[in-house]
Amino acid sequence: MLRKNVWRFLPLSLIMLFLTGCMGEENLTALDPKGPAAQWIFDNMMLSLYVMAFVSIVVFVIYFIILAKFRRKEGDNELPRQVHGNTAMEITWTVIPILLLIILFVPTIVGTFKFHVNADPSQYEDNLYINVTGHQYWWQFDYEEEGFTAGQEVYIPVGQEVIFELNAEDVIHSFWVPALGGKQDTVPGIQNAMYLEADEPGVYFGKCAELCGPSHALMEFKLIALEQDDYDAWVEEMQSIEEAEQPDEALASDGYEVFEEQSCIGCHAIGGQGTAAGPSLTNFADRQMIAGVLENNDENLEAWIRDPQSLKQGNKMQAYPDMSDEDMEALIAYLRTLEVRGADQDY
Ligand code: HEC
Ligand SMILES: [Cu+2]
Repeated sequence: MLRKNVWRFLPLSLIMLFLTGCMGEENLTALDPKGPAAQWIFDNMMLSLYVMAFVSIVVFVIYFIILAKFRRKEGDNELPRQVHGNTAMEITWTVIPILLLIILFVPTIVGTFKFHVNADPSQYEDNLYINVTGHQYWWQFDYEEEGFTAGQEVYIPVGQEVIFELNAEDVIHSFWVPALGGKQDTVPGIQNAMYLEADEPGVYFGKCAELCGPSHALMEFKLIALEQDDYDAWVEEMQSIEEAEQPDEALASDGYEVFEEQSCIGCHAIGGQGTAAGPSLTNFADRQMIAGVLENNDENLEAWIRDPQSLKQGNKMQAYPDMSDEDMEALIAYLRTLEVRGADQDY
């Protein structure tokens, strides 16, 4: 009876095992660290795995030896010698776990202090200091010192300790770039901070790791690490855009007018103009994703503008279901002009 029930769980456990591989995006993983903080987490994880393996092996070996050696022999009907307490053994199995805990404790504490930072720009004048704000369901990145804001994609130079000050606009979120470091909560009214460093250029996936509403699972972002020169060029481009400008090209120029008429700017900043009720669109055309989760192509963009709720439930973007096709086409053409990296971007 029992055995039958146990087998019933086998398919379920296999499904679970396979599903754990379905995390999707290739570097949304903490098992392939690409920066010192993530490396420390990974090393600690491996250390505890080795400690656990050591304990399991020792316990199982002793268990099977005892099972074989002391099992009841044929014709032996005596009650074995009854032992109550053995000081030497008691000490042994108290001291060994204490030693093992010390082995785990020391690197954990050392790393915790090493990677702790305070939310205080004046302490980190030599570091890039980025203000992160979690919103239901998107991320705002303020480069205060540099004087601009970015939405959804945060750019950093490689090989530098970048401080992220973590804030929240509405509810608690959690900022997490698994390939680069641990998670930390963004809490309304409290400033947390962490630092991340990327060893190599690349696009790193980030995710909100704290249940924050119906679209929590879609609250994704990218961290883009560039070589220092490329990063400096990017900063310069971002700084050069002060406000929304009407493009020369006819269609995009009409689109600019639609953008103004529909008060998109009321929620979306371009350069220093507009508010942060929605992600800044200064470099929207450079984005890989729309709203963090949809591939950035015209079809998805139209679908997003017409009916954002069906794509990301509970988000705060206004819907424009009745916009004419002409206006939509022009608007998209305008949004496509919002780029700073140009066609030669290589991420
Ligand atoms: C009421 C405020 C509001 C208005 C008005 C508004 N939006 Fe949005 N928009 C948002 C919010 C909030 C988001 C982020 C949604 C999310 O991801 O949770 C967003 C997201 C977007 C995105 C995706 C941005 C990204 O970084 O991926 C685009 C593009 C966009 N809006 C375009 C527009 C356009 C074009 C208009 C005008 C026709 C417009 N929005 C009007 C609030 C608004
Ligand atoms: Cu969130």
